[in-house]
Amino acid sequence: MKIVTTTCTRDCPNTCGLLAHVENGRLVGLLGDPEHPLTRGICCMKADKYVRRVYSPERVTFPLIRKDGEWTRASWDEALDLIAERMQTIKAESGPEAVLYYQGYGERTALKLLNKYFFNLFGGATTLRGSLCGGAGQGSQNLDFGERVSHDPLDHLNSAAMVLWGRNPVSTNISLVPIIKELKKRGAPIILVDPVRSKTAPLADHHIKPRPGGDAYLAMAAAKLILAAGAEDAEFLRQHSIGYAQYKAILDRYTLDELYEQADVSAEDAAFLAETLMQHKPTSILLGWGLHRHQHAHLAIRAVDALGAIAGVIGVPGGGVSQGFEEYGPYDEKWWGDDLNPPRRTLLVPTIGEEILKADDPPIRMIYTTASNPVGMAPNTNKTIEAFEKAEFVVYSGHFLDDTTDYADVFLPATTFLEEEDLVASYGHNYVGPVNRAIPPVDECKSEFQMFYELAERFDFANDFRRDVETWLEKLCAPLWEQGNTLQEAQQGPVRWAAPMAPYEDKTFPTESGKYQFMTEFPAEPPSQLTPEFPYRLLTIAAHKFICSERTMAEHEALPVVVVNSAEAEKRGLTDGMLVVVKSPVGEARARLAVDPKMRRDVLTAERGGWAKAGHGLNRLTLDISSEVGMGTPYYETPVTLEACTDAPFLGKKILVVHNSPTSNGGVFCKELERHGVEQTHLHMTKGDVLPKNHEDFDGLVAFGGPQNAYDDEAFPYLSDLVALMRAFDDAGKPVMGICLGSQLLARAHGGSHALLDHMEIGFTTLSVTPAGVDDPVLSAALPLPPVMEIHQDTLTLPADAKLLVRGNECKNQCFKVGNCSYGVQFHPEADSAIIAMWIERFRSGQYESYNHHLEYLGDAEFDAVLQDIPLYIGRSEAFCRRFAQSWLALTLG
Ligand SMILES: Nc1nc2c(c(=O)[nH]1)N[C@H]1C(S)=C(S)[C@@H](COP(=O)(O)OP(=O)(O)OC[C@H]3O[C@@H](n4cnc5c(=O)[nH]c(N)nc54)[C@H](O)[C@@H]3O)O[C@H]1N2
Ligand SMILES: Nc1nc2c(c(=O)[nH]1)N[C@H]1C(S)=C(S)[C@@H](COP(=O)(O)OP(=O)(O)OC[C@H]3O[C@@H](n4cnc5c(=O)[nH]c(N)nc54)[C@H](O)[C@@H]3O)O[C@H]1N2
Ligand code: SF4
Ligand SMILES: [Mo]
Repeated sequence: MKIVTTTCTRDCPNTCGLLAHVENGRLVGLLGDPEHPLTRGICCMKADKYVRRVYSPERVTFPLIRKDGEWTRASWDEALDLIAERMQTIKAESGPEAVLYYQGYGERTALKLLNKYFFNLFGGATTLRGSLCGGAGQGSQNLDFGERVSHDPLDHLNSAAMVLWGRNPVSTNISLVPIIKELKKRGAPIILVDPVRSKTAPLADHHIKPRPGGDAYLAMAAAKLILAAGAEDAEFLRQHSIGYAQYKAILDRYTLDELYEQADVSAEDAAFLAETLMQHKPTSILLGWGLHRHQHAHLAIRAVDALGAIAGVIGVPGGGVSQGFEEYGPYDEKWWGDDLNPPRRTLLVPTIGEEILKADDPPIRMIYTTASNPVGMAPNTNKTIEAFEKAEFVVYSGHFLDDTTDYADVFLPATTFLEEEDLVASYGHNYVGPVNRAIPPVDECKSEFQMFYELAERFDFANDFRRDVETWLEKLCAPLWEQGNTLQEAQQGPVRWAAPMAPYEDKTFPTESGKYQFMTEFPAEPPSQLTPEFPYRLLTIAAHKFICSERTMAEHEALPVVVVNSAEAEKRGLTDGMLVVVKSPVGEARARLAVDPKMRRDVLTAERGGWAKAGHGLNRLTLDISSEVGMGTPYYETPVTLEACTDAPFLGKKILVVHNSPTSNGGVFCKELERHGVEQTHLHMTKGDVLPKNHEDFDGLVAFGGPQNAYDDEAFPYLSDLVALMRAFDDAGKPVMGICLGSQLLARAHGGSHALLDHMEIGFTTLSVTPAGVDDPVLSAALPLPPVMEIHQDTLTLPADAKLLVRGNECKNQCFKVGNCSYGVQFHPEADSAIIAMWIERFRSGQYESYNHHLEYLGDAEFDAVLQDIPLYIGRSEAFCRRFAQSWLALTLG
């Protein structure tokens, strides 16, 4: 076992120190590094899952180029030649700004500066300005303090109380949790300010639930209470701040009751907050990113800063209003390369779709995205898609075929941090951690540095890039060496960026005045109220189990879950578990409803990050607007309404789903049924479930596969009943779908018979649709038919009245229609990556007894070849399955 010290580079403020455990060149575990001064051996459940992500069957590990609309495998040379050729042509015809470089948030290591350096050497592409993440907070705190500098998380151990304001550390910032627990042990009160009962709520002594965006009024109320008690920090206000008189005048415009009403909190809540600040000195206030995602977030953030100033926590160890850290701070910004060209065009990322569409001097002809999923994660997906479709050439560098890749022409497979050498700073603390290679790059993946290095070889500026990683790190992290650290030291373990533990202790601020600057203007009317048409704010908040959109197709539930207050649900005639439609001014999405009596009535919550092509994609609803300060993205401003799903023709249809193997899983097919609101009854026949006597309670029947033979009544006595039931459903005009073994059973039900291939058919297979298939209404509605997954040795002879719809080369009878409305498919439309990986794993390790003799001629090479095909074909196969499930369901309408 080799243990490598490294650092998690994911888009997460913890930036945990990790120990990668490697056995025989393979990553087997990721554990927290107890030596890390802050994260001290903790890491989240997502770290363990990341091991599987590195080896995920959906991960793309070879370059892909889109040809005739479909991904095909390519060599690195082909991919990089194509990109270089397009870039050069576009630059010659339209100038370098016709290329947009879109840098995402997936990984923010030192070497990532060189990505933009590359585009600056190219002549200066169009880049982004503003932020999908912390822009509003940064912009607002810059106004108050001169720059956003936070207290070192370890300084919070000096706090006598803590306020978590719009932040959910139990899910998003676990390295804070031991600090919170330590404070609690010492009796320090913890206050959570969050409209939602997040996973952090159980840690809090007091949970205040303001109206989303109402925080400014809560902070103002608490400030007024402190002033009324004469407990303000008069010296700070007098000596170290400007604008206090104007701020005081803003406070004076409101009575306390008006402020409570605007914040929608009780007098007790505000009093608790004020009392805590007055009696538990110092109190640390921690702002979350949740607070940023509003159009007028600056009012809330600046009012909280002002509360801190009035309460006397600014510049005090254990106090402060902390938000985040400058993750690029310890790097030498010169290597962005921005001074190589005159200032180049930037596009505002919160409205990126519109910005790309309206860019005309020159138009955006090419988009190059790295470590991002703009179609999934930027707001207003439909606009983003329009923009990506307009660009004639899109390059995507990343790990998985997420929503953005559907609009890309080249996919460049990037390594993960476990396959790279680098250094990484954090936006959640002051430590710069080593990124040390634990395993060699998986298959043909390359680090982004390596990709740009090799791409640069195709340009006349290659020499400017031609330095090795160590030399670059020496240059990129010069500020660290200037403060006395060495590269060798940094590669061994985390080094601290010498930011103060408690900023502004000397009470001088990098503002124009040198003082803390109060907000001096405040709108007369409370901004952004809800309307009867769209009465809820949709808060698409960080998922506990996933980071942003880092997931696989197979990991998605059929639908996103939206949570609503029980009384609101009742008012709308909606019940728990129901299929609903959430509508916003820009789009709509189906979801599954969950009701919660403790929710605020003006809020809906859901998890962000799910993919649209897996039935999620809630950024189809979010508004593409920019925050008033800081060019942030007000995702949580999105007003929505909620309705029962009425345009779902199959809603409430009852489908019987019969599983014939203990590991059978309805996969993509059943998820699609679920998206249509179909009620499914799953029977697991090998686990003792019993078939119903007849078809009466159901509208259709699906029978899945299994390794047994369709006539093995001796070992599986239920098979003859299942065959009879399949026949009965069809006789009653109720559709039947038989998959693999299910199709053989269907043939048996209609007088066909069984046959055996002389070998196993396994892997994604290209099949041809027969003329009867083209004419068949169910199959034709699902076409085109992509290569689809096969795993079988059994086959069938067609019943006399069956029509062959799809034919294979090796195994002829691949899909047929028989009887009134029964369909059999030999291949596996339902298979997702996890199902296929499970089959391969079980097969190759001898767990399918009846298949073991095939292991004489099937070995690692054949199994690995199937696994390698998964990323290439699974998306198309799933899309076909969804169409097929829908057109089959239509038969239930008669
Ligand atoms: N597990 C997990 N961890 C993550 C991420 C992830 O996706 N999953 N993402 C990472 C990233 S990119 C970021 S930026 C951070 C985000 O970290 P957080 O800021 O903790 O995460 P959010 O879920 O955006 O918001 C936190 C809380 O703000 C609340 N909130 C929303 N609107 C308001 C409001 O108007 N007022 C108040 N007081 N509260 C409000 C939400 O209900 C939510 O519970 O987390 C990082 N860590
Ligand atoms: N509705 C809604 N939308 C939101 C938010 C919200 O609260 N609600 N929050 C926003 C926030 S806070 C953020 S930060 C953004 C995130 O927006 P994005 O950065 O666009 O999205 P991510 O899902 O984080 O995608 C990062 C991708 O980078 C990949 N990656 C990781 N390391 C590397 C690498 O070294 N090289 C390459 N090429 N790829 C790599 C990951 O696998 C992942 O696919 O989303 C925003 N979107
Ligand atoms: S995702 Fe965040 S909490 Fe989890 S290991 Fe990485 S840095 Fe730590
Ligand atoms: Mo973020």
